[in-house]
Amino acid sequence: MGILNVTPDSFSDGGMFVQLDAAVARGVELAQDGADLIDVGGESTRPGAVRVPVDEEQRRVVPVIRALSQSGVATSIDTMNAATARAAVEAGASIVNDVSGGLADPAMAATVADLDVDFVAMHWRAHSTQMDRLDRYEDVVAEVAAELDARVAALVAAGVPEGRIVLDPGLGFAKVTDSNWPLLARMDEWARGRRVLVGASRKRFLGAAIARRGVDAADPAAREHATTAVTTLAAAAGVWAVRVHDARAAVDAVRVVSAWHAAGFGRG
Ligand code: PMM
Repeated sequence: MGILNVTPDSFSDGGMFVQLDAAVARGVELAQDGADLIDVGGESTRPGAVRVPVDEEQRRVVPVIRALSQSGVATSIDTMNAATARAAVEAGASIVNDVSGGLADPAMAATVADLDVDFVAMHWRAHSTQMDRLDRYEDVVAEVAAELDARVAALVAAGVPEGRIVLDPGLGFAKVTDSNWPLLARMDEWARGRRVLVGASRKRFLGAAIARRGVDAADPAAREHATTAVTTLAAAAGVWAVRVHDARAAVDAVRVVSAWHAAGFGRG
């Protein structure tokens, strides 16, 4: 899944793709680099970000999704708003990716059930102005598992078929640094056989892991190799998708994992 933020303020690519033609060109480029799906978002969720009015969000994303669909590029819509999810699917998006897992908008679950599309339910505790202070866990894996299970139950109760739901641990969302790693390392404990999406690309916790003399770990672009390392391990763990800024690096990593497995990994 390639990231396409049509926003002025996202942490890594903010401001680069606000113009329609630049956004569409970037989506096509990500697809040519091997992304199976382009995740189009019109509202930044970086720490501290303020909400975007829903009509402004739709003004940003709908024309991009429509143009990419017309070019044969598959898209998902990254939104917490049910109205935007509906407009995006009507414009051609095939998956709804909601960082709040349906919590932010009470109409989301029923809308997704009605649209009959896959739904990425991410672990989330609060909007971006609040989330860092909610990085409080006794046992992060058990608590994220329970909170994701509650989301699945609510979605299913609203009519979303369980098989339509993809789970995401919400790396960086109410997880500043150390809370992220157990969720990656112990994926089976919260995923329990469901499809998983991992969104680690260039995030702060990777900066913390690679920080050393000579590395500008505060620069999101400097976290690219660490991102590829996560993609490799996530692919080996069998995730359904990774959400990344650099699709080519991710596809290379997935191909290496495939070759490794095809050659008999685990059999010896
Ligand atoms: N992270 C961001 C935005 N959307 N969606 C999912 N499903 N998972 C994530 O981890 C995630 C997301 C963070 O912002 P970015 O678009 O600038 O990477």
